[in-house]
This record gives sequence, structure tokens and C-alpha cells, in this order.
Amino acid sequence: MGRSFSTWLRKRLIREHRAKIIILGLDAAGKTTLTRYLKQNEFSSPQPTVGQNIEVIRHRNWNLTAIDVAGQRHFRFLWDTHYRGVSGVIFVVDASDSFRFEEARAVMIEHLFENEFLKTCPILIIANKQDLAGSVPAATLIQALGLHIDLTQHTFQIFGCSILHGSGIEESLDWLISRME
Ligand code: G3D
Repeated sequence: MGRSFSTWLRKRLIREHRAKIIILGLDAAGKTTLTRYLKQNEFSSPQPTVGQNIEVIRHRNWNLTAIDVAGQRHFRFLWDTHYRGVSGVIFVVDASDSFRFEEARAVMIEHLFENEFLKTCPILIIANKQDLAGSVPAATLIQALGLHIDLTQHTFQIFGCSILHGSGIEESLDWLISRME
């Protein structure tokens, strides 16, 4: 499928309130928990993802095909196969795990900022696990991940969330779809 056909299809689907979104982040950030939460509207502890999970999620009057790709280093090459036709990106960060912020930043630079396919996609960053003591608030995470330096060419927003408590998720998804329209 050529790039122009892919762009045409993406725009047409968006007019019909349908879109493909991709959920990325390091392993254990909460990607699968988020995907399940969006599907079932409740928290459940998942099994680790092998490969990817694909779910159709209904949010407001949108149908979102969400692709949750395994975050372990040896699965990250698989991310490349999903970028075409994506209208929005969710990048989940475990805001309580400051030891991995540097790794998260490196992955964002490699897979998001230098990615031809995602140049025009809005990027929603979820600072997850706000319920845990020691988790970093969204504003601090922007600095810790260097987003104010690296993300100047992209439309992005960061939301502090706890999937466990169901807080921050609705608003963050509202922002994403508002930027895809
Ligand atoms: P991944 O898909 O990014 O690899 P998972 O991550 O969705 O498998 O989640 C990893 C662990 O984080 C899971 O715990 C999950 O329950 C937990 N988790 C996800 N979101 C939250 C949250 O908002 N708060 C807290 N406290 N924990 C969360 P286990 O114990 O199954 O490894």
C-alpha cells in the first residue's frame, strides 16, 4: 500500500470516527492493563503480552482499533510493522519507575520522534501509576523525559493517570481524539 493511499484511507476513516491507534512503552508500564481497561472499563491484572494484542475500543462516538505491542526489548522490532495507517499514539510510562526514564526517553527518540509514519500523529503520553508512592507527576515527567527538548515538532500532551483507580484516562483519550479530528 503506497503512502498516499494510506493517508487517504486514514483521513476517510477519521471522518467516519474510526481510527487505528498504537499503544507503546516499555514492558511493565501498563499498556495491556490500559487496553483492557479501555475495553472493559475496569482494572484487571493482565498476563504479559507476547507479540501484540489488538482490541476494538469504543470511546465517545469513536471506534478505535488499538494495537498494544509487547514492550520487551526483543519484541520492539515488531513495532515497525504497525506504524502504517496509525492516526494516534499512546505512549505509557511507569511514572513510579524513575530508574527507567532514560530508557523510555531513548525508545521515544528512536521509535516516535525519528519516525516518518508518525510525524503528523498526536502523541498522548500517559504518566501511569500515579497511585503509587514516589510516582512522578506529569509536569515533572516532561522534564525527566526531555520532552520539552525532543518533542517540539510533534503535537503531544501528557496526562497523569492511574489505571488502577481509573483516573485521568477518559480525559486523556478525549484529548487524543480531539487532535485526530
Ligand atoms: P505492559 O503491558 O506495559 O507490559 P502491564 O504492562 O499492563 O502488564 O502491567 C504491568 C504491571 O503494572 C501489572 O502488575 C499491572 O497490574 C500494573 N499496573 C498497571 N497499571 C497500574 C496502575 O495504574 N497502578 C498500579 N499500581 N499498577 C498498575 P503485575 O503485578 O501483574 O505485574
